[in-house]
Amino acid sequence: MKFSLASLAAQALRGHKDWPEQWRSAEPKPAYDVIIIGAGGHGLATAYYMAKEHGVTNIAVLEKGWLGGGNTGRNTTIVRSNYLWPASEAIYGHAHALWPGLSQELNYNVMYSPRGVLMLAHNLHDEQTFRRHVYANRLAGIPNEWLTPEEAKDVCPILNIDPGIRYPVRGAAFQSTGGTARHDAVAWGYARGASARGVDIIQNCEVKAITRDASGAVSGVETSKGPISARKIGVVAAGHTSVVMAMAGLRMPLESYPLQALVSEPLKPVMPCVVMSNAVHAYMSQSDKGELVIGAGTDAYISYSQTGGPHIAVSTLEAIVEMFPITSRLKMLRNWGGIVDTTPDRSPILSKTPVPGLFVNCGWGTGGFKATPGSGHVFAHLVATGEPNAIAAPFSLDRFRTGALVNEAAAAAVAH
Ligand code: FAD
Ligand code: PYC
Repeated sequence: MKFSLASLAAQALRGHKDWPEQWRSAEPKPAYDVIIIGAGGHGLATAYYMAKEHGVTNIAVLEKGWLGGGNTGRNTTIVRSNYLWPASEAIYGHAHALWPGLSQELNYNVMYSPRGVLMLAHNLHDEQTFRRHVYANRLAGIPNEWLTPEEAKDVCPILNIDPGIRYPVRGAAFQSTGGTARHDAVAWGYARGASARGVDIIQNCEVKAITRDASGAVSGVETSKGPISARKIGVVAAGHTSVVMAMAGLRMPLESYPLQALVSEPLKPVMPCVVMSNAVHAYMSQSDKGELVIGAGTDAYISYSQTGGPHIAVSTLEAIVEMFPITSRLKMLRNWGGIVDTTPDRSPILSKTPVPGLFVNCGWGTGGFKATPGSGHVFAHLVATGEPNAIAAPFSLDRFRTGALVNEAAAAAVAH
């Protein structure tokens, strides 16, 4: 058996007959109060709010790559809150309320731009579904309205509303307060704010195992940089959550899929809002640099590939050209994929787990960027206090046992 000098010294000190009893029997103090696994927007926001609002600053955020290099830096930046059920309205509404002040909160420009989100209906089912969302949202005080094709074209003049096309536009749900924000700036802003409050952010540090003490509670992690001890662990690893949770012996109700996006060469401003179409598996907005930001649906098969099938990108571009004929001769600059983690009810998980000290924030699937501030805020409360607040409570793991699901399959706006 090998002993390091430090561990021999610690054992000698703990056992020394001249030390007071409480010193002799004390276990070594864990290096951190909390470890967060995953330095995406949600993990970094969690650390930020734990430090800022709960006074917990002895936190390490461990990231296997670089901060924001997962889905946070790969998404198409759409922010909206037009979900169906009260539990979702609360969590996405909470995030929506934090976006307008986020640049000031972080003293970092996250380029939040509430330019409006149009969700197109192409068939009777789309129309009935979106109208239901509009009515539910309005009852809950969330802005959303139903537009005719002509009204939708007034909002987005490059939209093709010719009734003769393959998927004619029957109308659209319009959330005027929806929009975009700069994805990686959100990660950087939260990282800087957390770091300024004493949080350690450790990149290139892959968690390989979760360790437990004799009582079964978490005691730390094994990483590519060595062991790190902690009293609590928050797993915020998006598409890799199942892999990380298996390290603690837990099987998650999650499936991981590639979701891809692409951007065009830059143009002068042509697109004043975001347009989404679930039926044709395509959506588009324009970045401040002028690139058209285009997203597709998920691949049909589970996978950990950060690319996505080329045939999906092709059918997305066909749909984009049909919806926006001015794009037909545009060149695409680059495309990429991320791995999204979907739950059976397409709602997130913000939960304690059966392992004492282990918490999980995941299952945001194709739509977690918009939730980043709200998710981090309520998850910080959960990890710091050990209990969910009223917003997080409906998203516990328990719902898959009790059946109290929050079915948001229709609100995703992306084919999955
Ligand atoms: P991530 O940013 O993925 O962070 C998790 C981190 O955990 C990663 O950095 C990863 O490297 C790290 N990690 C994993 N395993 C380990 C380990 N063992 N050890 C250490 N670190 C580990 N949402 C919207 O609301 N609007 C959109 O327009 C939108 N568009 C999207 C478009 C695409 C193409 C994709 C892929 C997603 C999109 N999403 C969108 C979803 C959104 O990106 C995610 O829900 C959100 O970014 C998740 O944030 P996160 O912090 O939980 O995950
Ligand atoms: O949730 O709004 C969304 C979204 C758009 C593209 C991917 N997700």
